Amino acid sequence: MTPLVRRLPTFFVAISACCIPSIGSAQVIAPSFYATTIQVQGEAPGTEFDDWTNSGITVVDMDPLDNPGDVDFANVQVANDDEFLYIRVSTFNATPISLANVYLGFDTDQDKATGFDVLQIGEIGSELGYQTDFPFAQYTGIFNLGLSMTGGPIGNGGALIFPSWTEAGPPVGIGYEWAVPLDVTIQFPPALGGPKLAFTQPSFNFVIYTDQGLADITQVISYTLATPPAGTPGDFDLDNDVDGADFLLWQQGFGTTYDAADLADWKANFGLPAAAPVVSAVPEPGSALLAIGGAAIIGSMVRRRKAS
Ligand SMILES: [Ca+2]
Ligand SMILES: [Ca+2]
Ligand SMILES: [Ca+2]
Ligand SMILES: [Ca+2]
Repeated sequence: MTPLVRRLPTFFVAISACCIPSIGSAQVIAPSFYATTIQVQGEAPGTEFDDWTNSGITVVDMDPLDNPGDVDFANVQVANDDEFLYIRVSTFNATPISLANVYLGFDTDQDKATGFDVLQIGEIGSELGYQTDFPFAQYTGIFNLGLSMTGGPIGNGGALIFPSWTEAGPPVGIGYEWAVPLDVTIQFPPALGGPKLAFTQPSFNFVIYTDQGLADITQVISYTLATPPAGTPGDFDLDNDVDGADFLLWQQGFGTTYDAADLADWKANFGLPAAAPVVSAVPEPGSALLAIGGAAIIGSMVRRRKAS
């Protein structure tokens, strides 16, 4: 499904300084986790967050029940692969609620003194912000620089999100998941040095917050991008075997995460670590194009195998 990235009014309403509750301990460090099983969008209704539940990814922030009646963040998980940073936040809300005013703020240089001072708490200087899936560049004293951006699957630096914007309106639910593209490029004008990647270093900080000021903001979460662990070629889900589950990942990610060479790896190692690989049963595609046709054949073989 094609996500709808809407141009939202991103002028940020000044936050009243009336109430300055603590955001708890200022910073948590999320363990680096190279995820191969997180999917954002396109899953069967009701199963969209099962990938997180089953992932083994640590909950890094357990935000308190502190914003009843509106978006109230609970648990945060974070992981990445080569293309995306994946973030999930659950809420305490038991019934779906508008998530239109949920924001990410990325302190990409881990320097509070640079970037936008999110919610004026002096804890995060954000260079890259998102409102739902909509990206914008930030700067000291400026919530939205208004610069165009490129990168990501939509080409404008936009993130994939679930729940998504639909024809009916803004995202509604009891939690969010993001796939934030790691190749977001901010189109700075030549006078400011020209286009520049938003994520320029493997470590950065971020917060998740709403437009309700300090009523609900996560701790500052520090994350370092994980690199893929060395494993058996073809073991795409990194569970130490090369089987039908790996093929399904290849099939889902063909053209983006995976290519024909990955299928060749899968074929070469299919059955590992079992003693009797059945590679001989797999047809030999002669080209990348044939590989696509072959994939369907192999897929049906895998399904038969799994069913038997
Ligand atoms: Ca998901
Ligand atoms: Ca909360
Ligand atoms: Ca900064
Ligand atoms: Ca595997």
